[in-house]
Amino acid sequence: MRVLALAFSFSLAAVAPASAQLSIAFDKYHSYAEMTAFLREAAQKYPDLASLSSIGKSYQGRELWMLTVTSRKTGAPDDKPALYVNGCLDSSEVVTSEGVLFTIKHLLESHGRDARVTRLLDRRTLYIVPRIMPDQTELYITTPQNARSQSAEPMDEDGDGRIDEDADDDVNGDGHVVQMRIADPNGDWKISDRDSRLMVRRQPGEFEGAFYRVLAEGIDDDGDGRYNEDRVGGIDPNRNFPGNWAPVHVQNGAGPYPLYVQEVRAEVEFLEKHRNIAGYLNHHSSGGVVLRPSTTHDDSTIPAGDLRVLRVLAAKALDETGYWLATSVYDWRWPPGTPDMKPGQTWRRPDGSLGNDPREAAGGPGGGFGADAEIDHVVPQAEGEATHAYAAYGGSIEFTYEMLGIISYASEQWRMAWDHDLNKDGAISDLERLDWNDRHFGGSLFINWTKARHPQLGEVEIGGWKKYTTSSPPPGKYLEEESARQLRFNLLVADMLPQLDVASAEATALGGGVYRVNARVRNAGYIPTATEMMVKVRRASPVVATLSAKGEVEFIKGPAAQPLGHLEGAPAGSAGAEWIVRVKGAAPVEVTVTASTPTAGRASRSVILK
Ligand SMILES: [Ca+2]
Ligand SMILES: [Ca+2]
Ligand SMILES: [Ca+2]
Ligand SMILES: [Ca+2]
Ligand SMILES: [Zn+2]
Repeated sequence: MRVLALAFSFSLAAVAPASAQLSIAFDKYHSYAEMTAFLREAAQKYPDLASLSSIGKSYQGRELWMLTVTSRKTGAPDDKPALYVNGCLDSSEVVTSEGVLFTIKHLLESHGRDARVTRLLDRRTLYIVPRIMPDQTELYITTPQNARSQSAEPMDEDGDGRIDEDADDDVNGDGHVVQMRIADPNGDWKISDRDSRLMVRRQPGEFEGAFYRVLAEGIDDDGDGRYNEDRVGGIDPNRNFPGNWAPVHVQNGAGPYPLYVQEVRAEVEFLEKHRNIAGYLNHHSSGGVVLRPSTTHDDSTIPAGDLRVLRVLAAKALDETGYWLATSVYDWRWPPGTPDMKPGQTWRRPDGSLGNDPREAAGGPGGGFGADAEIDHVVPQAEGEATHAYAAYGGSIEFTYEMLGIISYASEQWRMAWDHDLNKDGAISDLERLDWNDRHFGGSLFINWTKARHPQLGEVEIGGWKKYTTSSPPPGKYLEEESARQLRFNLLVADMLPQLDVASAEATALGGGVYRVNARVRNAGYIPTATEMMVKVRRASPVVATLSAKGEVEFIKGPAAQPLGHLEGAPAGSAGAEWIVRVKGAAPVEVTVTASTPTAGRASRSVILK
């Protein structure tokens, strides 16, 4: 409970003066034009901290904006260890994009005022893409359509030879596309006797009473008997990455081949070119879950050291977000019907504490956890919450981890009515959701079933949850709170990036103008300078320590540049370097030890030979 209370009490540590404040408020969801205006304002008000660029164009021609955030006074963005963050890869999960904008506002307004953010932006870079699939996000935010999480490129999803021929329709013209119920003695649904708004499944052997069919609100535009079955677009970008991609007969939405979706291609090319990226965060909704690799197989294929880092950081992310489960995508509710309490998972118990926390396990990196996982609580699923996930081929974090070796997470932000678990069973039931809506929103989030005339079906009733309820929070308090959770997740991973320091550099005079120089190079971050996967995929560069001199020196024991291998994260990760040099001219001479590797930046320390 303590953790959840923290989530609520989040506030900016130091409020920026009015002149430095960015004019965005989270009392609404922002259109593409509004988002673009905000990003331009951010880059213009904070030229030393932020620059706006585009990594490509969307299918419909929108720029894929990236805001690069770091202090330019302390070094170029590409020379610092970096975190890449995106929102709305699943374009309808719009809470994620607002959280990214919230993060930008916090970072820029806090640099120079908040010690943590100042240190972060002085030494690390964030590449931030608020909306990687902007076309369908725009459709979702600015029209009644539900615009699923797909590329906008037209596609024949139902194989009838016609393209995008049956989209959502606002049948009663109220500005919402929800659900239709149609009285039908053969229907599979009935009205709950506990709340007349709630539709529940008809049970076998139930013959007495009124039964219904339930359909998405719409018109059967092509007369094939199905409603809204071929909406705008069709390829799922989060199944089109090259990481364990599989064809569409294995993986629904995969597209014709990996990288077919141009927005995915733009992101992949950017990631591949930037060797300084050591962390990747891809935000989704919903559920309140921290997701890590793998998306297609169990933990046995992940090197032990990487698994340890992935699991510990995921548990820390549960602390920061207050979410309920940390898991690989593969293990999440998989196989169907199995509980989320597998050895590689960490879960929140109803009392708020964490079960199977890898930080409590004994043993060295990769060891100790899992063997005695406490099997004391099943994370229950409420009626209406999805009851199973599935292996996801071609997912983003499968690519970034397995092919680039980057420590990668996805989130599932927002859990509707998370603070309204009235019977404290750990699940949010549909009745609790409806009660939450009544108490906090005067019932306004649910459209009560009302009669309408349907051109094909005759009399129907239309009702259901509006947008900004189940998948993203209502604007205002809940959106702000959810965005603050995302901010803390982003800050956590950014703080954990590898970071080189030259902890010490000492010179010992050996006589005759000869000196021994000893330096200790340290990884002050938590993530290693190279993951084991980065080594396996041949993308790991060793840490190199280089001795340079302001004056002429001869290397007796060298060479000037010494590879130190890869460094674990703090506290263990350090390595020593030693040089013996002869000063050719007159002492004193200043020498400088510089340590660098793309994922962990550059650091130096000088010492005088005298
Ligand atoms: Ca079609
Ligand atoms: Ca409607
Ligand atoms: Ca149809
Ligand atoms: Ca339709
Ligand atoms: Zn998603």
